Amino acid sequence: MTEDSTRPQTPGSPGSATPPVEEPTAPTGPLPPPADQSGPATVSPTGQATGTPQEKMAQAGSFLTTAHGARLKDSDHSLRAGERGPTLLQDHHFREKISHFDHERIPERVVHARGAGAHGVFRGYGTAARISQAGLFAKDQETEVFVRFSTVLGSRGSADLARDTRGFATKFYTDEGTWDLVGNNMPVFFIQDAIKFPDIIHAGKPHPDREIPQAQSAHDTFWDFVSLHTEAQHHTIWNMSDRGIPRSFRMMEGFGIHTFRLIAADGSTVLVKFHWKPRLGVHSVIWEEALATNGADPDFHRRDLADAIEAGAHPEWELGVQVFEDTEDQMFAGIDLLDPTKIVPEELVPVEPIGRMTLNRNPSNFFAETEQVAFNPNNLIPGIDVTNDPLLQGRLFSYLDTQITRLGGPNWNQLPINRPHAEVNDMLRDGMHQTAVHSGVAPYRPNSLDGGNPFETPDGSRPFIDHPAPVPASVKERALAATFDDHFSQARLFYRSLTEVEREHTAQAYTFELGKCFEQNIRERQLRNLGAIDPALAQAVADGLGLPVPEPAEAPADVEPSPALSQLGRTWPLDGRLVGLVVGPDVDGEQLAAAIAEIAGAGLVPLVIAPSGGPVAGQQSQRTYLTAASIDLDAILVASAVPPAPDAAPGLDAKAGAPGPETVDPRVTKLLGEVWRHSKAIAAFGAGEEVLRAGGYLDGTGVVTGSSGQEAGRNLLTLMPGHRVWERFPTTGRLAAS
Ligand code: HDE
Repeated sequence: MTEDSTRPQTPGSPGSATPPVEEPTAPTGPLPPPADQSGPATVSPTGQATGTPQEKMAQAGSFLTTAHGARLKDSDHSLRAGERGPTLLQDHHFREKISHFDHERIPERVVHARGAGAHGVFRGYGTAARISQAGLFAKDQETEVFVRFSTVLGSRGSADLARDTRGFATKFYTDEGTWDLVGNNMPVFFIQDAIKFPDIIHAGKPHPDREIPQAQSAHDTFWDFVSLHTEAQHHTIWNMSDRGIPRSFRMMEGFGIHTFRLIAADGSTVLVKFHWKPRLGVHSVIWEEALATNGADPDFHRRDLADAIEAGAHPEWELGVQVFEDTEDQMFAGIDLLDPTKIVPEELVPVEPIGRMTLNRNPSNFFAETEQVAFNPNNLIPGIDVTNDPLLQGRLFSYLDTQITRLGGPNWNQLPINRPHAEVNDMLRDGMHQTAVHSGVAPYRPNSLDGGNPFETPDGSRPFIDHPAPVPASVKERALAATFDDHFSQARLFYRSLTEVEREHTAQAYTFELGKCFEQNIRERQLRNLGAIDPALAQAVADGLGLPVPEPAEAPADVEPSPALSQLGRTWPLDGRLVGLVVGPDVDGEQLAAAIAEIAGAGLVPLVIAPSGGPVAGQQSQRTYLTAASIDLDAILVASAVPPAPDAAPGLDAKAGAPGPETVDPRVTKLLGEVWRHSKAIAAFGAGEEVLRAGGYLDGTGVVTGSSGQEAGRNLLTLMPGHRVWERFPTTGRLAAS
């Protein structure tokens, strides 16, 4: 954050200094970058530290120049044959400016096009040393990382709160080479074999005729595919649960999904599944919030990540592994470890923490960093190897291949964000956009002209190891093992692990999505599948759709739930959570300041919601009655009476607010109604209590008061560690835990 004391201390600042009202007329040199931002490390395409200061990487001077560095006197007028004449072809500056602009866009990612990224650091605990020789796991070893979170289906400009799987891709710039852990926020995938990837993605993307709907799975082609291709049922129920609409990237788990093989210094191996555990817990929005957010703030997740880092609430995850013996059959308790549609419940094999990642810097340029970053599951380092998971095997081809189109040639590894921080001597040469200046005459092996360099790395000098895993005697065929055949039992395991409220949300999601399908037969087909997951779930969705429940695809399996899969029942830190303080013109400035201090002191972000913008009782208002919305807040504190402001117009639209007690501004009435419905904590003190009483909320569940601003703030904080006031959600009993 800026040190300029006149600037608002809430995150979101577009630069490091307050701009003057008048246009500056004299060069002062480039402004320093905002304190929370940084670019990629300044290393050469061959991984050598260049020592160039970050700020000298681009646009370092005061005067506008051409792309080849000639200073320019006028960039506002094209060179023309007189004031009223045609533009001249000779205008080198015009042609350069427009032509470069014409080519500013690159193809968006074919999947995961919409994303946001951040820089950070990973610190090893040393606990993985016995199972992997990878240096980054060593105790207190620090490794720079870049993480990109994403949705799968939407285009680059789509809204963040789509119901979808989230990508969670991490690039570890280790000194033994770059390791990419390219995972998702759900531990299973739609398909078992990579060859089906175009099928699921074509089904999930907008219909090819009208190109609708954008960034949604609520349409016929998606449900057509997943209802027929029943191995997708497990992943689909994760999507339909609250996991499909995360509250924040900071509050998502991450999973490597596939089973990987780790290799220890003594050559011994284990199989592992990687898990990222967020320090703030796993939390979601509810569907009504998602719908409203996608309209009001489509950049919600992107903004949340950047704001949190700017405010110093650095997101953190613990990396953990579930460890399995590297047996010949690669099975555990009847679960095929190579089947990416299966989990191993944490209750059976606990997740062992091996390091911690902290995201502490925002990118300084979205395109150069977040857009150009290229992840690749082939990027492995000594001590980490792949398995024969048929989904992973296909990914090893795809990621390398896709970058050639997206980033325009084979040298995408040399883009600053993709450069390794380890020495590169690869003998790959030339190609489009080559930025390394290779010397020597013998980029081949064996050679004598370059002294035989570079040499193959002998054992003992930490070469990458392709573990010589035995390949079972087999025949060439297009087939998967019979252990991949069970498509429903783990979908049921997931469903049975949810609490009643979570089950209700899941049933509502299925009902909404299938309700959006045109074809009745597709709905019925999916209901058959739901019957194989859980009869009560199938009944609830069928009721919502107004259809009878068909015969299930198969009888529901007998499975034990895994309580770790539920988001409820635990408490979590509140860093960076947003609390709205609603104030009226007569608010007591001292009490308000005390409430703010209590909230800010606990690491949350207080947002003053006032009748209009500008200062109020010594505080700067960050929201107004007109602009505040429940989706923007995790809790609310009413700090005074809130009589209708002069611009209040009782009515039924969102701007006017909701009709209610005449003593309360109708927009605040609407706001409180939403906060209540979204089951967020509510507090009040002083005349604020009357506002709650007038709305009928004062004695409600998850509503607290205090005799002072400080006490009301403190009491509010006690309601928040569970994320929501879950007891407030109405349930019908039809989906109660059985
Ligand atoms: Fe991806 N995936 N994927 N994927 N994936 C891509 O690579 C692909 C899969 C994941 O922020 C693409 O660079 C195939 C599983 C993330 O830049 C592409 C298959 C998982 C990202 C590709 C899968 C993922 C991608 C598109 C089936 C979780 C975004 C652009 C075998 C473990 C990375 C790109 C970023 C991106 C192919 C399945 C995660 C086309 C063929 C399973 C997080 O190469």
